Amino acid sequence: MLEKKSIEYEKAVLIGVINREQNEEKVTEYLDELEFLTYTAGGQVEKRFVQRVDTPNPKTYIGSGKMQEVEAYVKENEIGSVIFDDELSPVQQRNIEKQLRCKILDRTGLILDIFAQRAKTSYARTQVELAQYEYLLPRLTGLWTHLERQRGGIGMRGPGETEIETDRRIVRDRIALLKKKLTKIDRQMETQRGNRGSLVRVALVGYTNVGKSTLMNVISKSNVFAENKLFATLDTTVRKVVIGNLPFLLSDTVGFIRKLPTQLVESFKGTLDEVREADLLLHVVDISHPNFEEHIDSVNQVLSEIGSSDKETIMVFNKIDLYQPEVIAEDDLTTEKTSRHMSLDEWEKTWMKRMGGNALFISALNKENLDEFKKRVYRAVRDIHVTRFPYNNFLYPENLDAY
Ligand SMILES: Nc1nc2c(ncn2[C@@H]2O[C@H](COP(=O)(O)OP(=O)(O)OP(=O)(O)O)[C@@H](O)[C@H]2O)c(=O)[nH]1
Ligand SMILES: [Mg+2]
Repeated sequence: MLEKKSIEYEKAVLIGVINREQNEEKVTEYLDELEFLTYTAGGQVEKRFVQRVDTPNPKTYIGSGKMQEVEAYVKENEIGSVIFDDELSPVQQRNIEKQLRCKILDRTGLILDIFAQRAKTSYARTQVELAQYEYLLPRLTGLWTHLERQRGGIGMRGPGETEIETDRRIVRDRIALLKKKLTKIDRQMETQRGNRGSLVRVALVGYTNVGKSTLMNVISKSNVFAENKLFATLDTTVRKVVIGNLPFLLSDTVGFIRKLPTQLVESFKGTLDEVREADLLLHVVDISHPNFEEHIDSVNQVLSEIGSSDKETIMVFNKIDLYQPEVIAEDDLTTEKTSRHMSLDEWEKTWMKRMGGNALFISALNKENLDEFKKRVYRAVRDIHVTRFPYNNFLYPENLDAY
């Protein structure tokens, strides 16, 4: 049912708020990301509205004065959608829709839309559809209240309620069906994974668009779709990789993002099994992104949600070719040195120390430091292999330093 709404090259407006948790600078960064998400979904951002709001207005999220400003702009410029950086309650979404008379999306809705657009395999489609229905279910209630008010309530309650109850039942049935379908696919995948034998399993994880698929492609000579948009990958690809004389399995999977909708984490459980069952994680980071440290936190957050936070991990800082620290002029005595001013060397020292040597700095695109990358991964895989299979019959310990 839930085909992606066509919002090709549609004009959009973004709305963000400044509050105790996020200052103006943070909001600008978050809206940059929201703009990238909008672009990925096929929208063109015409304007951003930002308001200082300590507690969101329960009716319209932002204040009524700001709403009027947005309304005027939307009318004048034929805006197709207004996108909020936070999750709106069903009531807020409905009220805003009523006033602005255009499509209202929140961050979750937008991400779900992109996932729907990008899901190619039946497995991914089923997972996305489940997440969409989970998102829709509480919003159906809102629809009913809206009808009730519009029609005046009296006399309409009976049929109206039946209608909404029917809708909800259909959605609930659909959710149950999708869950059943997923359980079945998951079981098949589990069997497939079981058949892979005793190879060590390594998983690439990281924020979206950091270069996981690009790295997978250069390491395994495979051809996973990579592009400069968000969520290029939704499925998991597993390749057998051999470094030196040591074969292992490398998987590339869906990227994470700040505030990844819980419905998606929930329904992508199967896809994320590859991560959950991995022996070693390669946490890829785009060091050229001004927010990369926060990205690391978001990824760790999702990893802990799926119970994978204490796995052995190598931090792989990618895109060093693009990294440029901010410079403080010599005669500038007021600007304080922050992490934005740190050189690659300084980052390397910091992370090597923090990770006990398990940090790498590479460029997957320019193939810089890939030898070091291979060596480091080789050593980690070898150590796991030797611990697990001390009497391995096809790899002899004395040959394990061959690489
Ligand atoms: N400059 C530069 N660009 C890179 C590097 N590695 C990847 N990219 C680019 O970054 C973009 C995203 O790369 P992907 O490999 O699709 O990233 P991903 O992490 O798989 O992204 P999702 O699947 O969307 O989560 C592409 O345009 C790549 O060409 C790098 O080392 N340097
Ligand atoms: Mg990818």
